[in-house]
Amino acid sequence: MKEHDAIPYSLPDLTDEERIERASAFRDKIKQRRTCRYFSDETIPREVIEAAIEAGGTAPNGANHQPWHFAVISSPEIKRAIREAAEEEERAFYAGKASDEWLEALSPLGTDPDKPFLETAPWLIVVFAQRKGGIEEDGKTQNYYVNESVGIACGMLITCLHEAGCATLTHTPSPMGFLRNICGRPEYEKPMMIVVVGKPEEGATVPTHAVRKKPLEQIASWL
Ligand code: IYR
Repeated sequence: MKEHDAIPYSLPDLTDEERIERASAFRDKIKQRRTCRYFSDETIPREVIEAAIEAGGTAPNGANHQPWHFAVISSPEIKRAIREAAEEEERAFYAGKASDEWLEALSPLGTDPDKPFLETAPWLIVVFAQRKGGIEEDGKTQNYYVNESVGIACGMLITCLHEAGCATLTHTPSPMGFLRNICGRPEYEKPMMIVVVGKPEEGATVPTHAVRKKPLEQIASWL
């Protein structure tokens, strides 16, 4: 390791038993997260959203350029504009733009072009990936591993929101260039997803299909 400006770093020295216990307990907790498509209009404090974005903003990322921007929307007018534009794209998607194979893959989820949650949920977090900008956000400096960095940040964001007892939905209208205009973001930022946040509507359900997770033996190999 080359010499670099440095500060000390250490972590609590847990026993093996404590590590196993903590990892398993966290797994059991995060297993309860589901993609929710039925939101109540009840509010969630802004401080929860702020903390979750700060949690996402600690994600490991390329050269510490932190190539993300979170546009947070609670305005009913802007939510309506996003819903209208998203539904227009989705109507084209479901009416023929998507391949039959894709629509078949989606059928157990029961999704369709109607996206009422974009208006009902109290918060929409539109996540942008900054292709350029560096840590100073100068719009010029090259950024690195942008998709990977923003993907990890989104994972940490929704994990924090789950910990705070919030329902989340990662929504990806396609194409989603309209989000850049609605949110007033620069051309070098690419919209990645809308994270819908709120409380599940009373009587909300999730598709059985989504509950089945691949077992460890299938998703891991040990070499
Ligand atoms: N964006 C569409 C379609 C869709 C695609 C995938 I892949 C999903 O996992 C879920 C939905 C929609 O939101 O309906």
